[in-house]
Amino acid sequence: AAPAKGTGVRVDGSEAELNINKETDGSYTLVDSTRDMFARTGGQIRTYDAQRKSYLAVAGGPVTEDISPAASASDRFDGTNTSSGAVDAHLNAAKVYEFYKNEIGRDGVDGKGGTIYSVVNVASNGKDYANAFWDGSKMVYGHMNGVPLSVGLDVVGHEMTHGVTEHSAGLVYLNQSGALNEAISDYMGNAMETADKGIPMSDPTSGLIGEYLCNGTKPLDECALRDLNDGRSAQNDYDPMTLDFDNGGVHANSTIVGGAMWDIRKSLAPKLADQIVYRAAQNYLTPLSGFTDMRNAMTLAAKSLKVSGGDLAVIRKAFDSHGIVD
Ligand code: ASN
Ligand code: ZN
Repeated sequence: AAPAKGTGVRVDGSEAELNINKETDGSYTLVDSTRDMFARTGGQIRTYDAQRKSYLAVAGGPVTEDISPAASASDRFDGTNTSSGAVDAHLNAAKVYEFYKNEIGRDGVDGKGGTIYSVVNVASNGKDYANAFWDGSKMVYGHMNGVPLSVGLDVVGHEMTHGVTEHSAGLVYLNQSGALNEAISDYMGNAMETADKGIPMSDPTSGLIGEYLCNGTKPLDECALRDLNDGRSAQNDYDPMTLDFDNGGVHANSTIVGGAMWDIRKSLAPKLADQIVYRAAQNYLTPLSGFTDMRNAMTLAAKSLKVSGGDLAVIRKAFDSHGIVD
């Protein structure tokens, strides 16, 4: 196979240049080899179409041989490659890769430029599987009301960040460490989306997660899965929310700490806030860290970046106002 350029049509109808491979039989595949800067083995962005296989059959371990990279007879990817979510997944995985590389200084999910895998178009008993997840090796996407989850850069950034977290802090996906894992994914995914779309942090919709999945059929705030600006705090919302489902409420409680992190991004220079969050997760968290540990980790990360006293006060105030105290 040889690297080539093609055109992709997203679900919203917009078109973009695609990095693809030309295979020896003359067909094209959604394999982006341009990120392999240092010619290491691997180092590609590869997007597969599960063709409605069960998400359970696809989950866990490397991509299986019965699933192929999304393919096209010509270098234009439209039609089923659009409706499957493959084009959006391929373009958004590249955007997440670029954000981590340029804004954060990290080379891919594993930090070593390893290949990034996405599998789109999974189903559940033949019906839409309305979710997306990181399975330990790859991102997996279904459809929500007919719309592929991969259309949301915040969703793609969220899932890929689960991979980054697994390769660093290793936050256990249960209770507070799980909610913190979720918060870091929400924060990074939303940071990427606001940067990409030029949404100002002062915009009240800036904290919405998954708000574009309804494809305009619902107002953004009704479509969203979560809101980092929901104002929840530990005193008011955490104690009654120790749930016996959702791994102890990892999605229910994530905005308590994610909201504090998002407030910090609204007050500091966004790029500095992103680097503080990233550095906190890389250097100052352990697998069972909780919300207070994140407060301390962000303070330590900020000090290591030699931020001003005013910026440290912003961090203190944000965690205080979400009920996460020393
Ligand atoms: N979309 C969800 C997430 O990534 C799937 C899950 O529950 N793990 O958080
Ligand atoms: Zn998640």
